[in-house]
Amino acid sequence: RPAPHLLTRADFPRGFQFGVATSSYQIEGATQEDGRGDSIWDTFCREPGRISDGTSGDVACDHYHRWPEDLDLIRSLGVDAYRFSLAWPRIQPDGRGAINAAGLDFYERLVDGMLERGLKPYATLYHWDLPQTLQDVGGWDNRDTAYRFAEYARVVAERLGERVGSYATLNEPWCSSILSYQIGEHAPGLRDRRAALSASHHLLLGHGLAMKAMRDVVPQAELGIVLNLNPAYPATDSAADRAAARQEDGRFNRWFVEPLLCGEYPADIWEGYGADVPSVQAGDLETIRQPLDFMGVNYYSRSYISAEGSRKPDGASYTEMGWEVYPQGLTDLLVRLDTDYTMPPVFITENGAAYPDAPTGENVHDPERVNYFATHLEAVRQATEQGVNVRGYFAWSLMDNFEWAHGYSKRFGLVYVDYGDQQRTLKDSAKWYQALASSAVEN
Ligand code: PNW
Repeated sequence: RPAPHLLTRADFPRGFQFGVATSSYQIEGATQEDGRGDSIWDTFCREPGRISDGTSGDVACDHYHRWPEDLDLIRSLGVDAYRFSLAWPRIQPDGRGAINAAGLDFYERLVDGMLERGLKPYATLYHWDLPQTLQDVGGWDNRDTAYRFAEYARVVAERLGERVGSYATLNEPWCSSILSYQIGEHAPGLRDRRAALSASHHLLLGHGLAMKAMRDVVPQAELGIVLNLNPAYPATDSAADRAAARQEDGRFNRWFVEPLLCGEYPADIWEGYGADVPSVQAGDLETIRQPLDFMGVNYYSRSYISAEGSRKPDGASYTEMGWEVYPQGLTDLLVRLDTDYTMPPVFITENGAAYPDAPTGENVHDPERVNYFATHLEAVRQATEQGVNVRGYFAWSLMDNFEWAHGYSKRFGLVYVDYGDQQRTLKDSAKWYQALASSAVEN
């Protein structure tokens, strides 16, 4: 095998899609424009101490105004596809009822702009910007939010239709439940395990209801969900470490994968949660287990677990997020999903790394990020070689953006953003990805 940085399209299955990804709150800015309502992230950013650099998504990459140039930029990378998300509070400022036409108009222009440039739109309906009015009545802890989400999904599908060939309902329900309601690091910033598990169930229910609502509206579109999955490795072979890793895997991965694919919560984890388990009504699990046209997998790192908790393996390298660089984990994860479950086709919907970048003249040299992308794409290639049906790969992210609780202090972009003048500069990693995406399909 050639070195990973020499990969070409010929190393991947025919029709494999290369793309870049973003999300609405992280790039759009214009939070007060054209009738958009507040989202929980607007509120969260106003609370002192929530965002490490005290910033918000109010301006971000100003993509709401600069979208035509940004689509040109994506086109110039030679990629096939663009994964973006829609801000629910632009479309339904109150999260229910009245539709804000200007919000739908924006996404329609954006989708048409992609099609004009030969880019395939991959839409995500919910990348964490819940309308604040729904949080005021409990957010995802309130079962009604699942029904409101399905209504919003239908509204979007009716307007954008099959111009969008791929719709994902939710991005990373682990983050919007556990990280947001239990760990308290993301909006709404609660520390309540019962509420977090209730939120996780209502997110999954909302996913299932949305799938049902959209099926008839866009029968030809591919419908699925995006999960963040982290394979858990025991630090030693001891029974105690292996049990701890199994537990971590259950809470992080199986809690979401198994209701979706098997129609049940994992029994070992359910029992461990005791009185905090969500209230599941008759029919919920059938609704959650809708046939998926694809599963999106976001992969950044693995966890390394001992009975005493999370550990740092010796000799490992880390990104600026403190996440271990472990490409083998992506191959292992994909093979394991394929072995343990009846899987729909998979897309890697996010993969990427934050490093402290700085421009040198006209350039941004980011050899560590080039290495990260190359080794992880090689890991995907190995999974496809082992028979896993991976259909595409989206680099996170198109450009530096608002990295949630870290504000603008962490840069994940292929493209460097100067937040002073909003200038975009291709990093070396963007040029590397461009060369891969522009390579010949045949050897
Ligand atoms: C994902 N964790 O977030 C999101 O989908 C992106 O919006 C985000 O920018 C990207 O990964 C990089 O962080 C995550 O704590 C945030 O395990 C936190 C975790 C995982 C994913």
